[in-house]
Amino acid sequence: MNTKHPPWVRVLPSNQIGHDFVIGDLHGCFDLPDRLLDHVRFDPACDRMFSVGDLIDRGPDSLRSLGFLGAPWFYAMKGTREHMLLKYF
Ligand SMILES: [Mn+2]
Repeated sequence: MNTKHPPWVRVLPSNQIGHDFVIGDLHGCFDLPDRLLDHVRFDPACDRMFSVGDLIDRGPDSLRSLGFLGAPWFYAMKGTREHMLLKYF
């Protein structure tokens, strides 16, 4: 197995104490993950959420959705929408 990674790849240890969740294409729908986290009884002390892109754009609440980026349990990959935003700036 190749253990060398490019600098933009972050390797995390496996989560031995909680659950890992993967979510994609939120597109600014902040309320959706909020309800989902309640449903799965997400525990921010030991669980992690991985966003696989397109956290923003289209939905009504992109700015609030970006707030997830500050949460220590939230890990985001750049999708096409984030690429477009960064390219704009
Ligand atoms: Mn999308």
